[in-house]
Amino acid sequence: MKTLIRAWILLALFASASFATTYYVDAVNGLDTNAGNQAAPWKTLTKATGSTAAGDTVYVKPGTYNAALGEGFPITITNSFFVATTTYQATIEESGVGSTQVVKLVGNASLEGFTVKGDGDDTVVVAGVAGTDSTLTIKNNIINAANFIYGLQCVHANDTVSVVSNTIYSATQRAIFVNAALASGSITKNTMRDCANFGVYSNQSNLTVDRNTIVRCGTGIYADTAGAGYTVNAKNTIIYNTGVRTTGISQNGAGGTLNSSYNCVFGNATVYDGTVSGKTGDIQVDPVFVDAAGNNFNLVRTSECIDAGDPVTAVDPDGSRADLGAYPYDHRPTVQVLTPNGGESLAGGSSYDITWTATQDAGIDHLALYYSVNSGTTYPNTITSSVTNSGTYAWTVPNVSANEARVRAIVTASNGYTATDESDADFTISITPSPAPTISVPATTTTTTLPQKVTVTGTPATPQLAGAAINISILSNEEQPLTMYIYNENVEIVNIVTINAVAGPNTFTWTPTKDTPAGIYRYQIRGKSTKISGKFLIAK
Ligand SMILES: [Ca+2]
Ligand SMILES: [Ca+2]
Ligand SMILES: [Ca+2]
Repeated sequence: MKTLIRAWILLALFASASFATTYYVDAVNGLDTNAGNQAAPWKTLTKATGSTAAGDTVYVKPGTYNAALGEGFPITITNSFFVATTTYQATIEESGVGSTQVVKLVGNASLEGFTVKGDGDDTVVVAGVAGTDSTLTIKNNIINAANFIYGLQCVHANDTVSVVSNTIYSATQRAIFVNAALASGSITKNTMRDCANFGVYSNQSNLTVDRNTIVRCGTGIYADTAGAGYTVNAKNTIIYNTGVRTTGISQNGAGGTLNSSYNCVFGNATVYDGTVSGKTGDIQVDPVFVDAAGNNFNLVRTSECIDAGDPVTAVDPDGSRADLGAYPYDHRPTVQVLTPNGGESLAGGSSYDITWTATQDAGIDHLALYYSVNSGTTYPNTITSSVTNSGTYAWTVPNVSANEARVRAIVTASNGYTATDESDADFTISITPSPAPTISVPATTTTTTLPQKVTVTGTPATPQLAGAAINISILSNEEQPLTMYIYNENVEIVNIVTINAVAGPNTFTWTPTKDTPAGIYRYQIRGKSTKISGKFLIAK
């Protein structure tokens, strides 16, 4: 019993110490009186923030989380991780409640995948809290900072903060304000646009600013590195301030370092201000966005920001050297198999049109097509190793039986990059049985292929006298070997005569001896497909 109790206590301790819980919130279908699990989600983030323990994760369904729903602001996420189940579709909206902030992250916490906005005041998202050294992640959010001074503000020294792939826009002053002596901060792949004074403002922190796109934000990156000697590494970032005043990259304060490398600064009145180190790989050219005015900051194919990043930076998703900015250009083509895409029933030996779409703005060189008979586990069978990008290939379906057939297309773009797609599901191929063979005989050969006949002309005169020659004449209609067998009454062969008959009259001759017994004898002449028999009498 003691052992059992001790085991129970240990289990309870272990559970409370080690097992984080997963909760769900659903503005549309949830209830705050629910248990907060997937089947019975809570309704509000406020309920979740007040119910979670350290290390818990809260998945948030699409919906609008506002005061009308019952939310209290700021939403304060403490030592837990809030993740939107559908990116950007869970909107946290502080409006009409007078809060100076919308979301606050406290302790080891994260905010991922949300749209966050409000009616304005100080800061949309605040990360950190005094007295607690924390690790914080702000990832994949849209932070609408209209009427707020700051989009994101990091407020506590000694925190480690990751700010990744967010879009932050329309702050009246700064998109990201690092207002603390961060132990380590990384601001990576974010888009900051239309913030009046600064994209990134670093106030005495250690910070890496990497692969961001900063557009129309006054000064792109500003670092006060004074005092203890902080280091800001700014690289692979596009700062594009066309039509806006001020500076690309700006340093202030005595001590510390602001390194700039592989940045593209374009359209600013001043490229560098203060003491900016390095500048390796920095360029000042128009990055050539797809549509800067329409906030599409993808790069066109000819942009000089493509493959211009720091060679030591991780490669882009297409495997190429890092691009500058938050939106790497993808050198790879796209391809999609349209037919067969699963569910078709094809007849072996028939012709079937394989169709696809394939694009790359550099052009498509060719495609190769293959098929699988094991649900796509392998594609060992080549349909064609090279076909132009016409969108259609007339395939002579192999005459095989396959219930798990799929087609794969591998497209090669003019730039050498490839992409692959397959049928989404299995199709079938059935064997078409071979038809009964038909043999046609050309009319001109008919006469020569007919069985030949041997015609016996003239029955030997009977009775024959033993010792006299017996002549048996036949008419053959072609050259052929003929054999005549002569049998006695006991069906014993008494003589064999072979001739090479000519076309026309031929004669067999047999001369019985005087000892040949009298009796009835039979002859049989065998030719090609022919037997002819007869009989004669030998008298004494
Ligand atoms: Ca407000
Ligand atoms: Ca690249
Ligand atoms: Ca597919």
